[in-house]
Amino acid sequence: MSMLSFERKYRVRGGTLLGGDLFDFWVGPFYVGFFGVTTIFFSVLGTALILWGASQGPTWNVWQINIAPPDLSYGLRLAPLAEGGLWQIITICAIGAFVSWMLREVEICRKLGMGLHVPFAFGVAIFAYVTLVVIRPVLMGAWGHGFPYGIFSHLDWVSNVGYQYLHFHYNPAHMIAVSLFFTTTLALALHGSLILSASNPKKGETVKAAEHENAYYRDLIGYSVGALGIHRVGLILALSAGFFSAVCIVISGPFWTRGWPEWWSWWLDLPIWK
Ligand code: UQ1
Repeated sequence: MSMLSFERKYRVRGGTLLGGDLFDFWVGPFYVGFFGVTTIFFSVLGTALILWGASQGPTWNVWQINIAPPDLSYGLRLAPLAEGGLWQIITICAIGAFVSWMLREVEICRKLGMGLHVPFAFGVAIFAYVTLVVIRPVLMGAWGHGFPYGIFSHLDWVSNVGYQYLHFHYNPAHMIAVSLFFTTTLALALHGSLILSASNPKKGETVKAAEHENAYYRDLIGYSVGALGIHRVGLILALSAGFFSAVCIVISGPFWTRGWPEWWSWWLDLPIWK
């Protein structure tokens, strides 16, 4: 079926979660829906507030613009706009925009009768962000534990929070997350190179497919995970990387307050050394 006739077939009403037929239409290639409208609302408002915040600050240097969360003394209360209240509203806009975008993905999946894998995967990314700016600050008792919105300022935040725990690389969940990030790049490199080697041959040579791909890895390591399998492996690796990133920061402070190297004393204290 050509793309144009396929679009005619699936571009029909239905599958919406909210709003019924009201926003059930396309603008050019883009599906709108109720959550398309809320995505635009939150992202335009959030971006405007960031620009307004920048205009109140000392610099227009894009690297140095900074919108900081409230001082720790405000605890979990609302702060005045110029003292972190802006950060709080921008955070609401960001979460509103991300969740709207995810629900718009769900509506598109439902229209097409597809699985919800893409919105689920995006949901893990949202979870990682919400862990940093909501879950951990709430567990620690102050919005001031959220990270500041700025290019250099958020890097400084990561460095400072890391040093508060002496050596963040000794955080066991951080170790798992980093290993998963590296393994994700390994899987994508193996997969991308394998697909191109088979299906994008030199001029005059034939395109190869599944048999060659499977045979290649069986010759090399005695095992092929398969064409569907490699995508399952890739997805689980990538989502686990995001998940363990969230775990590694949410345990730092709420569940472990000393340096991470010290956490390993359980190993040195094992009775087998005595
Ligand atoms: C693989 O076995 C496979 O199946 C044919 C792919 O699909 C096209 C792949 O992309 C890769 C990378 C592999 C090899 C991976 C493992 C984990 C053995």
